[in-house]
Amino acid sequence: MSNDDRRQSPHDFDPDAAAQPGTGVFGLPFTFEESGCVLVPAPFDATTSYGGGASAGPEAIRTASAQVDLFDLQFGRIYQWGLFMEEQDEAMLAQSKQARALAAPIIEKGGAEDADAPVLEKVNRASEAMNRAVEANFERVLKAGKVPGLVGGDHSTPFGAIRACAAKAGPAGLGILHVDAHMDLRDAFEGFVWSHASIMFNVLERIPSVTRLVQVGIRDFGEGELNVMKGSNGRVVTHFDLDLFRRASRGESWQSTCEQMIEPLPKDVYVSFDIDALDPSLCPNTGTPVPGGLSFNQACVLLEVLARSGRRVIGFDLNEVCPAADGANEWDANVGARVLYKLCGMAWRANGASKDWA
Ligand SMILES: [Mn+2]
Repeated sequence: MSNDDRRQSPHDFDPDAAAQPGTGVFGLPFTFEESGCVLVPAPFDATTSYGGGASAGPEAIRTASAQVDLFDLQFGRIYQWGLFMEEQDEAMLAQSKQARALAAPIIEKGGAEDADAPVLEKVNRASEAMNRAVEANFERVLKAGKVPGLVGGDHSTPFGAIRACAAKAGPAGLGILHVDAHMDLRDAFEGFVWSHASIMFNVLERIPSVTRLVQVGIRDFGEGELNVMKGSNGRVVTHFDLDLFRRASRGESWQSTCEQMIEPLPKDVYVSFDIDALDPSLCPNTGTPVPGGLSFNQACVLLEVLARSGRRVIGFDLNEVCPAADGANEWDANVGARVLYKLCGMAWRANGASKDWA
């Protein structure tokens, strides 16, 4: 019996109708218990170096998700899996704001000096508390037999999520499909151990059961980060945005490029999706936008190739979605909500739902 059949909704709702007031994420009526996928908000962005605002991402995405049509051309009736987004932890948001206020002067002057050690310590402690909270939330969702998805927040937020998923991976360890403009391989950026720019450095250093990191869309990085990749003995495989463009220019199909990129991943996979991987016209308010990038459709096909590859997706995150500071438009959150629905569809199909879909 596939997941498609197993999920009989206790609710009577029309998936083609407009989202009704009082419903949950994507206008769905499901509770935690009724859902196969649970979205965990992480409203935290203490160390964002350029633009801020990712801590407002989860609520903006929740609001924008009401606009997403529920039938999906790629993955079908994703909603049948049951999708539920938890309430955000307001204490985490308050801690983020406090830590951000402490971090801001250091970021403004381009990094910490010796005298800043006590401030760094406070910011690092706030990040560690966030990491623990995210890890505990992921463990709780995984223990309930559900697939967790983290909704950031900046790209520092998934460390605990990845750790919890790595603990569930099989003997070949956990592979990470990391979709991003940045390598995020800096050792303590600007003095902050848990910087958004250091997430994958910390994962490689501290989570040995992450056996492979496949990066896609990379186009802004330091030479030190390049050297971390080069010295990783193949543990890190980086696909630069420019190389992807060149491969397409030479006539290679995106489908076949995606299949080759997915190939080195082990059976168990975590997907970390930084919205700035996409063309910045799709995320104009994100913290560190970079020209170039994947189209929305390229990202969708990449996720579908992963879903069809026979791998198991243990968890995923979407991060760095920032609503416009003045709230003037909801475009970033609109795109974010659509990427989030695709991530849910990918995870559904990669977790036992029938592969014989359209
Ligand atoms: Mn990133």
